[in-house]
Amino acid sequence: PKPFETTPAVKMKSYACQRRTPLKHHNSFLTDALEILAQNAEFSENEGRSVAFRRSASVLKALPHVVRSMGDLKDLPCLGEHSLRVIKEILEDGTSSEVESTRQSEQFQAMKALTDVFGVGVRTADRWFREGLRSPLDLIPTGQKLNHAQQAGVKYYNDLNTPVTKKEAMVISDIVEKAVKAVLPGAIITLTGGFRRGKELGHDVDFLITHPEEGAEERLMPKIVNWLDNQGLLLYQKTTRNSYLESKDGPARPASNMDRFERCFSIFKLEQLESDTHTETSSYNSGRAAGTEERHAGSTWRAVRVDLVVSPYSQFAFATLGWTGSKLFERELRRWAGQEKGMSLSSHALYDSKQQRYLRANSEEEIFAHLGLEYIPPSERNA
Ligand code: DCP
Ligand code: MG
Repeated sequence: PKPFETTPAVKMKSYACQRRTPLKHHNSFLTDALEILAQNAEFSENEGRSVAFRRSASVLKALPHVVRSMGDLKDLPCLGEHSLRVIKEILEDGTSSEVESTRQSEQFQAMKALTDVFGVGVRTADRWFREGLRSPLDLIPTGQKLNHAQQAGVKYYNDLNTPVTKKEAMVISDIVEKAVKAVLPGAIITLTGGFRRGKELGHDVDFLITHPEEGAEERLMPKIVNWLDNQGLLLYQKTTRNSYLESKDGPARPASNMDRFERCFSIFKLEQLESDTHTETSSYNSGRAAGTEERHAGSTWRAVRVDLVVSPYSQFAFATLGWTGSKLFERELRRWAGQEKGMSLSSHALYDSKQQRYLRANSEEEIFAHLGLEYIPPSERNA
């Protein structure tokens, strides 16, 4: 370090999986803006641009201090010309004109409202936008053909866009635990996704399920779903089978980041916690962009998105790592593996191209070690 430097220079590694990113950081005023531009790029299916903005934002999340001047950004990786321009504008004027005009644009707002419907992706939302639709409420009079997921998405729009609390996630954990133990004693259930990273709120609750006896987990999902359904706990579910064993192109296909585990996208009917029904019912009627099903004051349940994934025991460490996120952290892990190590990482396995073999792992720690990375705990993977 130079002798007269005032702010200690932060040595920042360039891959998000090489650094610690806590949940709470110091630069939301910049990262929120950059993430608006990232989301807007996703809406126009410009993935490269979107990832560039997300990487910039992520670097600022890992900084141990507030950014006050452009000088604070000296020597930081991943900050492209466009991101720097936006940051400079915010530091000088308090806001960025590009971010504000994006935020306010009819297209951005409509794409956001439409993709917020469960089951609706960017392609569908874009088509609807070009047909003149602006919100989920427009779907009904125009008589759009909706698949089952989208029908549920419209029906429970309000609930599904009301963040899930940690308390609710814990109640759902207990239910899932009970269901799984009832149909397969000895099974192991892990809470993954944002809640494992320490988030207080989430858009859904994610679970990974396995059993120490390899093979015992096969075709487990329909049994779990049956149990839940018989208890009247499911408003919607779609189960997809494990396609990993059946695939011709072999495991750990590098180009794909979708895994092939047996998986259930579901919507739970969650009984409201007694203490929450009074305080929270008012928000259901307080005029957020309404779903089609207006909730009545005093309603005793609400809809919550839950994702269940079943993994064979031998792949459990990879599945845990792959399902803990954040999405950018996952993407960076795979990029690190491929570009720096000549390896291919998926939620199923790690393949070493040089040795031409799969590397086994029984824990996340072992996977980081195989990748030559310092272990980063879940709470520091909020890239
Ligand atoms: N995941 C992924 N790529 C996908 C889907 C999921 O890497 N295409 C992984 C990373 C995510 C985790 O699965 O962190 C769970 O996905 P979610 O969409 O539920 O994301 P989070 O749980 O992180 O956030 P949220 O609070 O919005 O649910
Ligand atoms: Mg989640």
